[in-house]
Amino acid sequence: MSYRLSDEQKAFYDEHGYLTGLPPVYTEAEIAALRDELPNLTRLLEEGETTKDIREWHETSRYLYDICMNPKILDMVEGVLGPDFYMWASNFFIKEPRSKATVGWHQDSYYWPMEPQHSVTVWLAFNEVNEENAAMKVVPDTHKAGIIKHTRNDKAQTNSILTLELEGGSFDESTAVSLNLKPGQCSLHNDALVHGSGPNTSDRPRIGIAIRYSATECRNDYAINPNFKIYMCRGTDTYQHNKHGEVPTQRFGRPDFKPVSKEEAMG
Ligand SMILES: O=C(O)CCC(=O)C(=O)O
Repeated sequence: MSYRLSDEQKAFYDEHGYLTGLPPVYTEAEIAALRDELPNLTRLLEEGETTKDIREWHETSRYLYDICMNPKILDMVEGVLGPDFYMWASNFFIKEPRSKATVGWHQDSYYWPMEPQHSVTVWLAFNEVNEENAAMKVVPDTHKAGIIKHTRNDKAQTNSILTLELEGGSFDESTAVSLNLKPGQCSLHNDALVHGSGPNTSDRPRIGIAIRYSATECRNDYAINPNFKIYMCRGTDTYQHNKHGEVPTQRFGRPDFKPVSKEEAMG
């Protein structure tokens, strides 16, 4: 089975800012085996931390590094970023059964101290996700309008796990599409696409990992995010804008730093 995107899929992504309906990257048995290994990561969380603090652990966990560098995923990403790109971030988005937690509407690139905008997120489902257990929703075509202003949200009201979100009225929420995925399947979304998710109204957990890839022209601002490291996936890094990370040797481990977004840097 080919994981390279067709011309139609590339055109759809350019036009609408996302792609779904892609062939599964892992079989159900493979993703179940990976899911069974998750407690080896969660047991490394410290007091007060949650699974959303599992960020950039691919730098110290071969288990995650291998998922992020899966050649099937890289074939898909190459279709939207071109021949020269790197991987630089990974984080889990887990919602326990009946969790009220939401992810407010946002654009990823608003959070990232990176220029220019030429990045894509792969959202890989570790179990089945649909409307009931709060699959991610995207608002098609919104990546074309550029970056929209975000404001600080009232966590008590929104239950959002993010601190910023888009003001209502700045896009048409009624056109949102739910990216339902089978276990082992992934979706792709553009770094300027408006997306978010609601509460988990089901008795099933909702488990996924977001993995971020950028074209080599994208430069991190080290004054904001000093620990940013890249892993070349395909092609050549002719720009040499960013520091390269080392491939982890242990299967599970946590980094001794916390990644910093623009928002976190502002305090
Ligand atoms: O999982 C979600 O609900 C949101 C994920 C997200 O914001 C992202 O992948 O950029």
